[in-house]
Amino acid sequence: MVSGVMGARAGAGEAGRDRKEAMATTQAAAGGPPKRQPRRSGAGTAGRTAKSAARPPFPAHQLMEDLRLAFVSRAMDDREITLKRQSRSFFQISGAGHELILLALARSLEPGRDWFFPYYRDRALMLGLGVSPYEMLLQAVGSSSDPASAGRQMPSHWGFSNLNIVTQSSPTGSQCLPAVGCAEGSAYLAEQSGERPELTYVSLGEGAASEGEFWESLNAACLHHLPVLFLVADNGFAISVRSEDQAPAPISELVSSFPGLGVSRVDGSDYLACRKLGEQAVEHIRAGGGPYLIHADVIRPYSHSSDDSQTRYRAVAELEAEEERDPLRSFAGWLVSMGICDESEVAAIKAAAFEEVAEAAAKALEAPRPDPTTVVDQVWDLRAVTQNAAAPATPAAPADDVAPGTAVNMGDAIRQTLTELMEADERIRVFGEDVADAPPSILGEVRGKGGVFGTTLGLQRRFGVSRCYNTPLAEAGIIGRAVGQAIRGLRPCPEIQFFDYIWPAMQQLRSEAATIRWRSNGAFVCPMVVRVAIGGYLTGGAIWHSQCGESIFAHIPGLMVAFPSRAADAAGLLRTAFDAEDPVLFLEHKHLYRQPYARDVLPGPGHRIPFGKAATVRDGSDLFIVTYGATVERSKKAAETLEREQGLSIGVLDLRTIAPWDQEAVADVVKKTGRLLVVHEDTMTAGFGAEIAAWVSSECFSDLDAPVQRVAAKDANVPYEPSLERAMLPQVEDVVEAAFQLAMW
Ligand SMILES: Cc1ncc(C[n+]2csc(CCOP(=O)(O)OP(=O)(O)O)c2C)c(N)n1
Ligand SMILES: [Mg+2]
Repeated sequence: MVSGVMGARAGAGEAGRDRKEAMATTQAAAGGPPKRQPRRSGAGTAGRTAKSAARPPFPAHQLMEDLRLAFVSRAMDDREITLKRQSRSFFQISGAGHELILLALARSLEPGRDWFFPYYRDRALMLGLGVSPYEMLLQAVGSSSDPASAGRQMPSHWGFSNLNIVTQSSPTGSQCLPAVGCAEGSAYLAEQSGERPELTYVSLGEGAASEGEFWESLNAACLHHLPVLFLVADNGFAISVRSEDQAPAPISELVSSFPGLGVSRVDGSDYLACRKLGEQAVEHIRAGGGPYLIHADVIRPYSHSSDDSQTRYRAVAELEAEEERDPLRSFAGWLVSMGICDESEVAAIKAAAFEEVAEAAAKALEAPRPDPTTVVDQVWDLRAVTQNAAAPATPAAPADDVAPGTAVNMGDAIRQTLTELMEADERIRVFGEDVADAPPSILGEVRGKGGVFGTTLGLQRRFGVSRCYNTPLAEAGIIGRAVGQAIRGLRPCPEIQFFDYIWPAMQQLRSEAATIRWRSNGAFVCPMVVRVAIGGYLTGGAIWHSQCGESIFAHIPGLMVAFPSRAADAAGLLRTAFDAEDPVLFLEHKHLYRQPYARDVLPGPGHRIPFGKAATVRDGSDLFIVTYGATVERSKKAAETLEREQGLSIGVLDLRTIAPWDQEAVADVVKKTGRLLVVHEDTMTAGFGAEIAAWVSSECFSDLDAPVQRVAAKDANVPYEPSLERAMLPQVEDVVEAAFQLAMW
């Protein structure tokens, strides 16, 4: 299955060419409007007698069309550079030097059926798949008609939903995990339909191949034998960093021992070699052979981007030598040598390409610009999570192991609700570390693991390993693979075992999941429910098993954050989370999983709790406490104490979700009592209480009789020793003291 490393970096190309001179010739030769040639059509080769005895291995009209597209691609880079210099666009990054490998691969791929996670240098692939120069230039000028992002993303951040070209972000390498997740989704859907799965293409540079996310993605692709084509386009540079400073060996050597990975190295400037390898690799993947990595050696004749000048770190001789290897020149030379076309036709095609691009640019410059008031459109769509009012709490159909009418703890409520939701919707898949029960062969003998807190116990037993499965111990991989599955149309439910270990997944949550809708202006969405065990009060949990930190996630536009404090709310919020069309961080407090005070009879399946709707846990007329999660019960106890001991009437409002949060309910209680205390378990500085306090002081100032006060954890970490833990986290007596002082203000 693992093929040998073949090919090598090419030597110098054919006849020399001065690019500037060639462009001048091109412009001079361009007369009259060019004929826009249909994609993959012939280019004036009919009836030609080959000068060479050897027959071209691919149809001549395809070869000529790819030469034309290569010139169009280069012409687009040149035009965009001009636009940038004229301040009519604002950034440029080229695809120059990478054209042939991409056009060759496009010949084997199926736009609209296969899935694409391209890199910013994949301009020629876009052309080969059917994207027009005009569509790409709309992004360069920042037009609202830009189909990839409506003027929101930099040029070369592709995204064309009609062709399954998935919206692209900028963090190098982060595309690899969603790509593998997409392939995973395709494999799952194919398993259900009995059809062959689509192929997923993902590309990156040799620099990006240093990112951990790339290696996590390879691991998952090989582990699950997924239909993924990796292209590493190795131009020898990551901005100014040379590949010898990037890795101890070329990428094809580094990955050569991955079991189940096809690997080939090819000269990316040799169209024929690329085309043959592309066919072979794609066939291998389509035949069920598993993932394949193509390492293509290419050149980077232009600087990294419009913000870079490579003459600062590359010697003149090196640049000149690279220019000699320009793939456009060598491909055109080969076509002439084969008698497929002659020099004048090459010149005419090039001239027409430049003319076509010039016209497309002129048209793009005329295209409408975005309306500034739309800048916050498509951050998220709250309709699905806010419009469903809470249905009456009819008792749930009892789970197999719970008697009807029995109150269940919060962990069981989550487990039962997941079961109910998975039963109803085959798109839901639960995965993460330890979430499965046990290998199917021994399920008859053992109880099963079902998560370190037992919240997924029995899901694998009931729904099988394709619906509930363990992943490698790799949090970025867990979330990134969920992103890809969400894009592929599933409803992934990844689990992060401990909030303390969510940080490796931060990029996938923040840069991928949360931005997909906004950056594509709604063309792509990322509905997924990320379940996370969070929080302290564990006595012994210490710094790495007690963290909160929810405010960091509430700070991310596009990400919803739910934080239930009891069983019925957990069930109702979880149901709503799966209705969402955007990512939800579902925070499950570990300490609450089994607390008797958080038990409820599970409300029936129709019962959903809207996001952004607080619950009044306790009414009051002197002061209100706003809180969520594990401090709800502590606040309630504090209020009871003050009523008993001081005769104070203190209300408690449980926010239940902090993104969105119920500003209306908070404003109402401020109006009612004039005094507000915010309590949370997270640390004080820049905690979510700071947001509430700032908002209330700005929006409810005239209703306040005292400054908003906060009780929170100290600005440190949760320690192991119990008396230290108590000192660190907010306790009932801290809330009593703060509430009393505030009431007396
Ligand atoms: C995670 C991350 N770090 C840094 C950057 C800034 N950056 C953009 S492109 C780039 C170099 C990428 O090199 P390579 O992957 O080889 O692609 P090439 O540009 O050579 O095609 C860097 C460092 C980024 N976009 N993302
Ligand atoms: Mg590179």
